[in-house]
Amino acid sequence: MMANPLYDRLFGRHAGNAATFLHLPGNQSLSHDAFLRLAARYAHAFRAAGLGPGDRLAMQVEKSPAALAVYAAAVQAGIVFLPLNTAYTAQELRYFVTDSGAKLLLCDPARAEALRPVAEDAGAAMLTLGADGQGTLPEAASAQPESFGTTPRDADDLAAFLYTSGTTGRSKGAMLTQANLLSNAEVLVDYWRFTGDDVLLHALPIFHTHGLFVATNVMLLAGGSMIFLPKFDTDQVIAQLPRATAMMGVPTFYTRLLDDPRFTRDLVSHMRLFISGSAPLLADTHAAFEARTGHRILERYGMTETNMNTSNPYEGERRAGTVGFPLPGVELRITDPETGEARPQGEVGMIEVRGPNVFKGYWNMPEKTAQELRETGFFITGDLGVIDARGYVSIVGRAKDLIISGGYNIYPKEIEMLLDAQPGVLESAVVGVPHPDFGEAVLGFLVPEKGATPDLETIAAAVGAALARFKHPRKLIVLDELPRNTMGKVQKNVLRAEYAGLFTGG
Ligand code: MCA
Ligand code: AMP
Repeated sequence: MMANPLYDRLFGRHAGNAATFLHLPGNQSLSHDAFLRLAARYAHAFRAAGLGPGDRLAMQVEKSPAALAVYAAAVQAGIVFLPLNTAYTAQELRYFVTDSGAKLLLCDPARAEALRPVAEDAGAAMLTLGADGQGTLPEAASAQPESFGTTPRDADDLAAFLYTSGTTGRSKGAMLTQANLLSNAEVLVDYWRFTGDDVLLHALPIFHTHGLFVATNVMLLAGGSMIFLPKFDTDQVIAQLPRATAMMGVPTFYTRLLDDPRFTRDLVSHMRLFISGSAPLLADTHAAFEARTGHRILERYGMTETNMNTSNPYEGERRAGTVGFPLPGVELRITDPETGEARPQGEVGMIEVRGPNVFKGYWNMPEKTAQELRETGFFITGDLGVIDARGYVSIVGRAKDLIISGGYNIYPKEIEMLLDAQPGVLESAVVGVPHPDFGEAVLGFLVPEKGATPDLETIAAAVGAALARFKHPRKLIVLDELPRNTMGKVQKNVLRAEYAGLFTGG
């Protein structure tokens, strides 16, 4: 019987291990053991700050080894980890901290002043942690012991909350259990053949499933190491690739590398594996990558609520434009979006998944949970897909109104609600159009109230104050009216088609 399965399997097993866990810029490195000792001190500091098992810890800090140690500390102390995008504004944070009932907000020292009212109003304590490892958390932890008695947890206990926006414009806290995370990591290590010899180039943010659970949990379980970069920077990635055996990224990583003449076959001839996910990888990118490097990118498909669902095979054919097969233990079916009836192989429909990877539900939202998570355990993904005769799954569309830009999900509804509320605006529509770097880019359409002339600069400023930069419409366009079908529904496909070439020159 293990006391805390997630901690024991991912972290505890490395206690006393002097091997390198993180390779850091400037030829620095951090061993597994040093990492765990830091995490133990943080765990003590969190207890001292009043956090008990099951309490939520919200964190908005720059990526760093210390930030990753906060995750380890939370798992060890049974605290529910709630990482937040560093791009979120104070207004966005207010919702997450309040909705989750977080007991602690850990933020960058530079944002402490702006975020103090958020923490105070929510009744949360506040600590700081900078990218340089400085702040009130390190201060509070400095005198703490380097070992912490791991808090017992059940596999079904919550390990993390990740917020995912919704089609109603309100974000939902996806509750992920220890078993959700551990089962998926186990399957992925095996499916992708990760071992202790692997060195993963890690340039993803650590506040989402991809960089935190897929990349980090897999490497912890496999016992390998990571080249831990603060963010994706083409120069740094090209400089570090010779030391890596594998890389995970969103499609933008791969298109940016292909745009650089230094990214050659020689540079990556030693690499074992390139994995892509979080957004569709164009078949053209897949082909261009193979032509340049000889490697076939392995594409997989997942969600915040489910971790990874499908993957192209390691040894079999990696088919461009598909997301491969359901992972071992994951059931995937295609259903009629209206009736929920299963559809035969070859027909397009709603992708539904069931397995140990599927989350427990949305925090404090039983109705939303019931709408998306069937009593049978199948989760309705909102993605439309089809399974071909060989069993490969392809995602062919989305039943949910969602834009994916550079791997970040953006829900038009959230932006439309804000635009609609601006002076002189009667109504609005937000759509995604093709973008050469981000895959999709956000466009906002405004219809003025009768006789009004909305001031676009003022509106852009209001959007800027409220929403993270990556959600901002790249352009606001004024229209006399929105295209509608005979039922009166806004035809976003018409807007998308009309402006499809805006960023691609098509
Ligand atoms: C930055 N900007 C963006 C984005 N990122 N705008 C739209 N979409 C974005 N994704 C803004 C910046 O604020 C900046 O604004 C301008 O665009 C250009 O910034 P740039 O320096 O080019 O950006 P960057 O810092 O290089 O970031 C681009 C990036 C990054 C490397 C693609 O967004 C990234 O790391 N994305 C990965 C996201 C991810 O991990 N997704 C996984 C979600 P200004 O105009 O002010 O200069 S997990 C998931 O989806 C599921 C579960 C799954 O299957 O994995
Ligand atoms: P998230 O909010 O980060 O959980 O985003 C999950 C969504 O990203 C999925 O529902 C898909 O729409 C999309 N997604 C993830 N991986 C892929 C992929 N390989 N191809 C296409 N879409 C993907």
